[in-house]
Amino acid sequence: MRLSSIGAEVGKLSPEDLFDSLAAAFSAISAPEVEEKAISPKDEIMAKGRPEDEELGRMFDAALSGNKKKTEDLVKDALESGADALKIVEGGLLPAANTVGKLYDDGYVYVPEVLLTSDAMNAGIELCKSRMPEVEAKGSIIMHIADGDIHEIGKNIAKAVLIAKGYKVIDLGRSIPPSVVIEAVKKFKPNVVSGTALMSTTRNAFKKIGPMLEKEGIDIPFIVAGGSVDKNFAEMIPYGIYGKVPQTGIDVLESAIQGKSWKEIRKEIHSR
Ligand code: B12
Repeated sequence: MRLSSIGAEVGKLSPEDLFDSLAAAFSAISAPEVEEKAISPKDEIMAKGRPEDEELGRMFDAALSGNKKKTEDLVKDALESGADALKIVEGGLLPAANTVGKLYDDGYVYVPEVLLTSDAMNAGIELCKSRMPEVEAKGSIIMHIADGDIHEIGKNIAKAVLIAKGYKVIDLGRSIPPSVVIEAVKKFKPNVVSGTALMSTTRNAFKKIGPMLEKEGIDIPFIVAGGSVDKNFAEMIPYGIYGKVPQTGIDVLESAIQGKSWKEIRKEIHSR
């Protein structure tokens, strides 16, 4: 019963019925039709990716919104107050790149936003690199982007993390033919070689590199990475190990330097 209609009925109702009618009418009023403000799926992705640490969180926000100047200022301030360069890369900048990738996948942002974030992030990484102490390299890796592919954002993140961890990185660049990779491996004799491919077409170059390494008798782990590959794909390739995240690169390098065979390393990494 609506509250306005109760007045006319008052005389006709028993005290109990009157009480029930008033209670029902008031509860209808006190249950307002104001929905709780729901968090949008886009905000949820951003909140999930945001680091808990407030300083890193501000870097994440600046990089994610593509604000290069603000990202640089925040990174500079943090470095000047003694923050660890690797912590900034891994904890503040890398989450921004991963989050913009997820936003893109779900259709909340487009390629220009991804590029702006990547640009802001790279500017921050450059500042961090200059603060990373020159130490004797623990080992080396040759990195490249698959033939025909120019997607390099993820490779650059992995490179920054590996350099920060004290490894020498020989970066061959983008769209590198398999023969150039093999020549470089013969020349520089790294502990590990890696390839990154973001397209289902370009990853096929790795199917050539594996057998070419085998033919040359070069027995080193070959990390295959990027959105178009996975564990199963890596297992089709001689020496292939799936490099899901930059940390995998560190783990593979450490194990290779300890003298573990590529097969042992693959087993360890792929069973995680
Ligand atoms: C940015 C982007 C671009 C930029 C690239 C800019 C640049 N300088 O890199 C531009 C605009 C140039 C571009 C162009 C194209 N793109 Co594009 N692009 C993307 C996008 C949006 C993001 C890719 C990215 O940077 N991801 C974020 C990084 C951080 O992830 P990542 O590379 O995987 O790296 C991580 C891991 O893999 C790992 N990792 C990487 N390397 C290494 C190495 C080691 C050693 C280790 C341990 C780990 C590791 O660590 C990283 C950090 O976590 C994707 C969509 C998507 N969501 O992936 C499409 C996407 C990859 N593009 C796509 C396509 C089709 C194209 C174009 C063909 C479009 C066109 N018609 O022209 C061209 C291709 C040009 C070419 N020949 O390569 C498709 C590929 C589809 C497919 N499966 O084949 C995608 C998936 C979009 C889609 N859904 O259709 N693109």
